[in-house]
Amino acid sequence: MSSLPARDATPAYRAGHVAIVGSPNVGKSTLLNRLIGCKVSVTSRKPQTTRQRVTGIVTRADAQIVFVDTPGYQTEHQSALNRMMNRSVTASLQGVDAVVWVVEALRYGARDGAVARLLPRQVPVVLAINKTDRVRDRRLLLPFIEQLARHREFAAVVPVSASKGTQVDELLDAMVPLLPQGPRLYDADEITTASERFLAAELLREKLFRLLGDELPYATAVEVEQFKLSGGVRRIHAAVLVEKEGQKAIVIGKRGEKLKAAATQARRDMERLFGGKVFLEVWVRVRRGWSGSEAALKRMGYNPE
Ligand SMILES: Nc1nc2c(ncn2[C@@H]2O[C@H](COP(=O)(O)OP(=O)(O)OP(=O)(O)O)[C@@H](O)[C@H]2O)c(=O)[nH]1
Ligand SMILES: [Mg+2]
Repeated sequence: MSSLPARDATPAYRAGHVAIVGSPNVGKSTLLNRLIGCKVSVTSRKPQTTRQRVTGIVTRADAQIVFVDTPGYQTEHQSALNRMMNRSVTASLQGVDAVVWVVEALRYGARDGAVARLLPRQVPVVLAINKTDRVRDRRLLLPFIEQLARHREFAAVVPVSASKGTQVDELLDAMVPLLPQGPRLYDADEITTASERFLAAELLREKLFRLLGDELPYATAVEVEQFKLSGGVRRIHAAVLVEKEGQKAIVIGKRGEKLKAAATQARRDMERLFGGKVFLEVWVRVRRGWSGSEAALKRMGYNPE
């Protein structure tokens, strides 16, 4: 008797965790959102947008993949916040079943090299070459991939465009065989393990990143002081924290316009994500030196693990 499986046997279900890592601004969070088809991770054109890990869950007929988006790995700026962000990257690489290493097409620098050195030896890594929509001459991609392939062996190399959605299904297909066999880890309709409170703070912080100048976003944080859900309506009070008194007026803007714009945009995103009405109240507080103090960060709920 042959013990070979029947040819039409359905492959076993697979489920596992996959960390998305890379240097700042390569498009990790845009990729996560594209993979799950919904915005759970904040993005901006500025580096260091993501500060804490956030999960995004993809459930397919053959597998469930729990992606973990991480902050961009940094090689300079040693504030407590930056150190905590880097710790979040290294902690997220522990115990995952596979890794997606995101690199920007045709742009490989020292910071990417630092990420390469973090990649665990014993875990399969898929190299995602992002922002391929910007590449005019596709012939340059192959030598670029060959150069990266010298760093280590990859389970797959997938050129993608996270913002356009090109080849992201191919990336998912490449991940599935790397996961262990087993049942789903979360319900099929779950898209993240992050709390609504966390997501609300993040969506507001994203608007500050997008609306404020080049320096100020790095001095701001958001703390949700109240989150109440009743009758399908969420009432959220959020404080924008800045480091110095002088920054307060800039965040608020002329006649309060800047803060109002941020709050309105954030509220719309929250309503879309939570699927219900949101009342959002926002004000600005000074918390001196919050980004330089581990204790302050811990109190604010920053947790690298
Ligand atoms: N042209 C192009 N731009 C992209 C693509 N993916 C992301 N971007 C842009 O790249 C910038 C950074 O995207 P993010 O997703 O915030 O990058 P990140 O790697 O999560 O950044 P950090 O969290 O700061 O490390 C944003 O302006 C995105 O719109 C892409 O495929 N093509
Ligand atoms: Mg990010």
